[in-house]
Amino acid sequence: MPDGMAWVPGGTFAMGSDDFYPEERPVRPVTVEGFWIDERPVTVAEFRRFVDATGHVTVAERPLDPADYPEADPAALVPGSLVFRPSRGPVDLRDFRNWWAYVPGATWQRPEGPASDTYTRGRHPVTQVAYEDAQAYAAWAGKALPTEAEWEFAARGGHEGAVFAWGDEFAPEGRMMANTWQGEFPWQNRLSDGYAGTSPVGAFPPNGYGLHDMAGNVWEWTCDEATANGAAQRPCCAPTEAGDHIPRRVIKGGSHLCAPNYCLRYRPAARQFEAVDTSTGHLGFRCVLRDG
Ligand SMILES: [Ca+2]
Repeated sequence: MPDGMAWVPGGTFAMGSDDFYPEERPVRPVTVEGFWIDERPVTVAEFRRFVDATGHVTVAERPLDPADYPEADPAALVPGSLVFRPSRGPVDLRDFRNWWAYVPGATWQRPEGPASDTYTRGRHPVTQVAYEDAQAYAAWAGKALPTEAEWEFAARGGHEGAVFAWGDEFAPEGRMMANTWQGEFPWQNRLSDGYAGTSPVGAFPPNGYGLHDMAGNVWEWTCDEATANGAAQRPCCAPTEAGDHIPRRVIKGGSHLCAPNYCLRYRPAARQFEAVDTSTGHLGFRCVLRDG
């Protein structure tokens, strides 16, 4: 039995949702084989072991090639990542620049920029990792990134057709089940769940398969390429300056920045499309292990 992983029995399930955002439609039957999946997102401490062992340099730490970003001012092409900055009051929710800033020197060890650190966040999910970084970690661990179908099947925890990973009620008997955003995004975070940013993995109850943080905390990379339909959308939670020539992958699970007034995406069916070279402070990953 792989350490820190749970077995998810395969089966056929109703994937997607007809009740929320267009990119989740239609509900359709999908079959997955059984597989092992990490019980928690990969943490900062785990990612540090990987970097220490391999010398991996993340995408956010590397120089940028102007040829990849023809629209950008070459002087602005310095290594960095996207960092969330709350606004002082209500803003135009159609423009993600009202709360995302590209911060030079923001990395997985310094997720909010050079003045920040992760000394007290070893058990928090690693963030500021691009798709390639997640893939490299998975390969080093002898694992793989989940497909979107595997991820969604696992997130449902056996609750066929339920809105959330634990059932249809957001906070059963008042109990907060995930690290999301309560209040009006992006300025008023009421913190009913106790966390303004990421939370230690496993701080909230597991789902029916024993998996923590399948909703909220951080979005998670999957290995599925975004469909043409998906790539054409203007992503709300997947901010990117990348042009349309940069491929995108599906991300799942929602994050601590998902609020009902803006992004009700802390649900198994929810999905967004992130450019593979983009890293942000609310996107991490977990791995799977398949037989054979
Ligand atoms: Ca929160």
